Amino acid sequence: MTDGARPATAPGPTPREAATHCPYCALQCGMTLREEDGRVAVLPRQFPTNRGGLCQKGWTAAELLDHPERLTTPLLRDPASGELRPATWDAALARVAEGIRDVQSGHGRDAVAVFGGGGLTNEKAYALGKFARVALRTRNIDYNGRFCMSSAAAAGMRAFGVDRGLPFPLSDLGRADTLLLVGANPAETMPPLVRWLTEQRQRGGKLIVVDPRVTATARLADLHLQPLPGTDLAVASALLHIALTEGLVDKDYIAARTSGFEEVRRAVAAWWPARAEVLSGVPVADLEATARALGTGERVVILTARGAEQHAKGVDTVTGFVNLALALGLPGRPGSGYGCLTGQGNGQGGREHGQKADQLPGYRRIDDPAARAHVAGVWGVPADDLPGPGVPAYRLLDSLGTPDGPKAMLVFGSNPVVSAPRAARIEGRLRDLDLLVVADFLLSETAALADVVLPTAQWAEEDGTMTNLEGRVLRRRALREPPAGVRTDLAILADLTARLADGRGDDASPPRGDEKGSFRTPEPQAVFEELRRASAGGIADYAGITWERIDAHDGAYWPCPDPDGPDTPRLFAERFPTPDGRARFHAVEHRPAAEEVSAAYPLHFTTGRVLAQYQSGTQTRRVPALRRAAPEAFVELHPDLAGRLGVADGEPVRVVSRRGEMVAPARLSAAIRPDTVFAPFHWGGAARANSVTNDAVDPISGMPEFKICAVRVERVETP
Ligand SMILES: Nc1nc2c(c(=O)[nH]1)N[C@H]1C(S)=C(S)[C@@H](COP(=O)(O)OP(=O)(O)OC[C@H]3O[C@@H](n4cnc5c(=O)[nH]c(N)nc54)[C@H](O)[C@@H]3O)O[C@H]1N2
Ligand SMILES: Nc1nc2c(c(=O)[nH]1)N[C@H]1C(S)=C(S)[C@@H](COP(=O)(O)OP(=O)(O)OC[C@H]3O[C@@H](n4cnc5c(=O)[nH]c(N)nc54)[C@H](O)[C@@H]3O)O[C@H]1N2
Ligand code: SF4
Ligand SMILES: [Mo]
Repeated sequence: MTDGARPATAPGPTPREAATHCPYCALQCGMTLREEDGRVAVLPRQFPTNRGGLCQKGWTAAELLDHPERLTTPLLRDPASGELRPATWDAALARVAEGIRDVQSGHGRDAVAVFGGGGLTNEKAYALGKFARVALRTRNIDYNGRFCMSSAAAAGMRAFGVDRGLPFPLSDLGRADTLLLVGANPAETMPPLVRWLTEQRQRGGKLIVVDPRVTATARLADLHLQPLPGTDLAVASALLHIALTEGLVDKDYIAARTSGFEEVRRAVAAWWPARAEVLSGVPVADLEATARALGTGERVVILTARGAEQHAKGVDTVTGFVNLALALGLPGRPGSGYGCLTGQGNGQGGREHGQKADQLPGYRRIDDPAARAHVAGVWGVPADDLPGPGVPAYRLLDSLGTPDGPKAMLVFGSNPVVSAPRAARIEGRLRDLDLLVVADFLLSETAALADVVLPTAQWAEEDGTMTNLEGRVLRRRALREPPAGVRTDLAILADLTARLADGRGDDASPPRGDEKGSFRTPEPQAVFEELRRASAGGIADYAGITWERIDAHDGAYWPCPDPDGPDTPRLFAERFPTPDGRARFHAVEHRPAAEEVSAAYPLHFTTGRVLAQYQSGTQTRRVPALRRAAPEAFVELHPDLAGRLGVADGEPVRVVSRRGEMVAPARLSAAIRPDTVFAPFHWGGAARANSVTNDAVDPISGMPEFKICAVRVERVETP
């Protein structure tokens, strides 16, 4: 292929169609793309999760394919002017390879870091992990899922021995007698999922929502518990306390299928409901009604999402709800269970195949000798050559450019300048790097800081697989070729690997065994075949999943070890994948937020999402219809609080924490507690919510405390 020269679209007649899935969230709604006369339309498609439904983001997703701001040429920072300038692929990749070599020869292999994303396909996530461990031989790789799924993942692993967001198909929600949603707002974050909630209520089921705000989801609920942010663990402990005193727990299940209950029983004994009411503000009567609905239903589901998880005690909070689910005998009972709502498009698969600091493909541990031997065998390298575990995302980002930290970083699929906690500090760290490389299809705030920007393909331009929130592996199908000048992430990684090997003059990379491997053949299906072998025998076993099988059956659920054997829509029916087959209780204790309110910072600040914007906003802020629907950030505050501050609706306010401040218009709403303010995190610049957030992290998962810190709110004097 000549440098960057590619036809804008594949030859062949239009109209043409591709049956694929939305590029955004973990619901991975089915959609059909149809191209005619150069225009791509999104049509709804029947798929078991969305049943033909799409949200506004899905409907408009194709508008970015031919967007005027689309990157179609590599950019290199010009040392003289300091500006990013168009460059050839050869010049850009040579600069990256040379920069990596300089940094590694001066500071060692770990001085180059890699940062990935939960939006990458399984093939890319796998290739990125392999690139870090084999081509760069650095231990420093982690990804944005650390900010997303890590607390639920860690809690699931320690309780069940496996981390699959939903251990049952989404359709189980529609049949639940009682459904408890903790810190989840799917009416805005996964709108087509609301169909299952509607069906559930039409069948007479009870929906209970736990959220400090009266969200669109809370409005659907039969019962809304409105706790102070950061007090969910107290709520969970009180619910279990009530279940115990009212004889609602399943003693036979506890005896037969679990271990460690006694300590949990002792721990929740002190959590009488009145104590939880004082802390959380949730009335005792509501706690009792919730415990009874959970304890008496036949089909009962408890789900957590980021509201409960993005805390410095996120793992323990999730564990509190897992303990409750286990005590009620839910996991493995037909139609019942605990699950978490995974967020990013491939938030599930992206956490299984090796872009996590401590992980090898198949959800293997990088410090497990047997796992290292297996994966090294697939990669054709000596197991001793594989680096050890790295550090979690925030610690990694916070070490960049420091004397002991990495001096170079490659980013694939994340925009931490907007989305990392305490973002001004992280922005500074990124600026301190000798070399920042960002692969993206738009100039994100992070790409704008880079030394080298590599324009990459979009979802409709390449094949691959994604694993949705149910653990169901799906096919992303290409509609057309990438535009001229654009390469795929897989091709970029393969090219860089070859350049690094040439420069080293050895044959360690690509490894000897890789003649047909992902470095030499950056074709998604070939990479998937390698991933199948690398994951074989692991917790997330994809060995039996083929693209043909996915095509024939609306996807396949892992674990699926055998091409001729079944996949696994439901986990835990007979045993848990722990050494003794039992699920494990863990006694956990409520603790205060990392930062408590004070006279100078008297309000609680929490953050989240709005329907029409996605994540750091790189994509959705560029779609006109979405920009009209949600044009700017805002600060949601209660009218009583606004009255005390003398702030009118729409007036700009400043939210100030010990770390920084944001400015955005006030949005007055009785839907929020008067002691709490909320802002969405989708915007950068002065309205960046993450200038304010706390970078305290969970000691087990490394999850930052995005959902609570102490602030004051001030009027901004306008001339
Ligand atoms: N429109 C849209 N949809 C998305 C995304 C997006 O950016 N935009 N992102 C996707 C991704 S990656 C993710 S992770 C998911 C996230 O999906 P959700 O978890 O549903 O989204 P959030 O808005 O972050 O948080 C949910 C709720 O938690 C509440 N909350 C805040 N603090 C607390 C607390 O201490 N306790 C409790 N119980 N609740 C609290 C907030 O008020 C909010 O309504 O959404 C996915 N879908
Ligand atoms: N205050 C606060 N902060 C938060 C959260 C919160 O609730 N509150 N939520 C956290 C959560 S749950 C998440 S998941 C993170 C997400 O935050 P980010 O990690 O910043 O996620 P995105 O905005 O999706 O960034 C993805 C970037 O990669 C690009 N991209 C998309 N697909 C690809 C691809 O296939 N290849 C390449 N090379 N690039 C691609 C996009 O254009 C975009 O610039 O934010 C976290 N930050
Ligand atoms: S709910 Fe998620 S997957 Fe479905 S259309 Fe919206 S953003 Fe896309
Ligand atoms: Mo997320």
